Amino acid sequence: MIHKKLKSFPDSFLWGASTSAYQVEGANSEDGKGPSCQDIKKVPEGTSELDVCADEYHRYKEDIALMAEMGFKAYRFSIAWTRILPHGTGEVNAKGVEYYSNVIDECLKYHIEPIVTMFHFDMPAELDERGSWSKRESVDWFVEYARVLFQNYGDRVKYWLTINEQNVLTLVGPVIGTLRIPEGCTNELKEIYQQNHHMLLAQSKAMALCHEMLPNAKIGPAPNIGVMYPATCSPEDYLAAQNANGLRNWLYLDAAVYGTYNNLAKAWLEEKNAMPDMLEGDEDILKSGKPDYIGFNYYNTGTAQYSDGTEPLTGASSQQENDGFPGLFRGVSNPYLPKTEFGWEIDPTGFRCTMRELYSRYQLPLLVTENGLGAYDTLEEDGTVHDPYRIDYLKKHIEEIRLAISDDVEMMGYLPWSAVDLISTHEGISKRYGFIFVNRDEFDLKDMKRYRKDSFYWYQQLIKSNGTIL
Ligand code: BGP
Repeated sequence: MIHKKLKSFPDSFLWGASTSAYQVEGANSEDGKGPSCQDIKKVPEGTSELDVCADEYHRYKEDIALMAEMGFKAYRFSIAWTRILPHGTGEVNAKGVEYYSNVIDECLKYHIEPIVTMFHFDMPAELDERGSWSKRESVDWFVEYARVLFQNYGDRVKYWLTINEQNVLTLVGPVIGTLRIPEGCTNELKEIYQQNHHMLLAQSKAMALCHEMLPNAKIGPAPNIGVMYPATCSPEDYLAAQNANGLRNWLYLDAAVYGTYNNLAKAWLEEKNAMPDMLEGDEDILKSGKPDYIGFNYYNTGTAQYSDGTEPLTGASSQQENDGFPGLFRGVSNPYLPKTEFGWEIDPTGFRCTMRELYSRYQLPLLVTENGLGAYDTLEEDGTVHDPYRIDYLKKHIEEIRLAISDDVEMMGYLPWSAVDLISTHEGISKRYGFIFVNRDEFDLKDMKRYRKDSFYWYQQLIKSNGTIL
């Protein structure tokens, strides 16, 4: 659709950016924090440990001041479960509660809306040891944790996100370092989707609890969504793309919004003898919690080709790369798209396709909770960091949001990854995303000083003009 006149970004549009606790905070055993699965995992060779990260725990005031200088209307950060409940359940750590209270107050001081992710890849190590999401009790663990968050921060936090990228945890758990397969398990696929089922139940209960405890708050999921294209216009490839969309995208949102299993994902899981066991009442639980909006992370689209079922496909190799599943689809690269230095396809138009598709499927407002470019940045001798490639990437994606708004998609905000440089999920600090440069290397912590990248000034102007000056 070509629009002669573009609609404007709404005045209430939430411009800002995102981070997550385990990637940015460091101080992972300070002030009573218990270990999470991220703290005890073996990091990929050649990448930094997660004990210091961007040292946000000690520098949040400085960083939030820089976000305010950029004009942020919102800041999405996650709460580390084990700062609040060091053992995952039971004893509450007052110091941890105080830390996020201070972070929230610091945001509010600058009229920055705090947007809180409750769980971003960091299961408490003790609960991990007890079986993590494979245990049915994980639903109660999460609800107990959610209650503590709502009690302590519900007076100031209006926007909540439940589980970051549940679909990534399910499709690519080993890359994120979170997948636990219990000893003696004979059906790994079923086990993975059983864990996924527990997460869906936990999410639904947390959304219901949020509405009960905080009637004015809004809560939503935050999966990683990017539409899957058919590799060609052959009807078989179209079917493959539908399969891929069902398994990668709609399984998570159909459950969150409608409380039902996506029929294509379900049919495939049944076929593979991997449909999770459901207890009586689970269907009601899934329907009991409803999101007020959809948060979603977008990095790129995917492309699917017919698979005849004989190919040795291995499944996902990163959040954005998936070679498919035999008989379901074969993931192929898209010849129309360029790639980042780290091999992820770049597809701004696919962003618009994704927003249109999400809105027409669910008719709920959309909040972009991540999007961004991972790249090697260089700090020049004069303290500047020239990152035109990042500006170009963000600019093209923001243009597509405006087009989606003009398509009558209801957009709430844009929170790219990441506010400040932090440790990537599996590629260290060398893969940078921030508007704010952190002066450290993979193993040399240097002085951790902050520098404004060129993209910092560019984003500042863009926010000031509410998206009109790109
Ligand atoms: C998303 C995660 C983030 C973040 C981002 C970039 O999948 O929610 O935690 O890290 O991707 O990915 P990476 O760090 O692998 O480059």
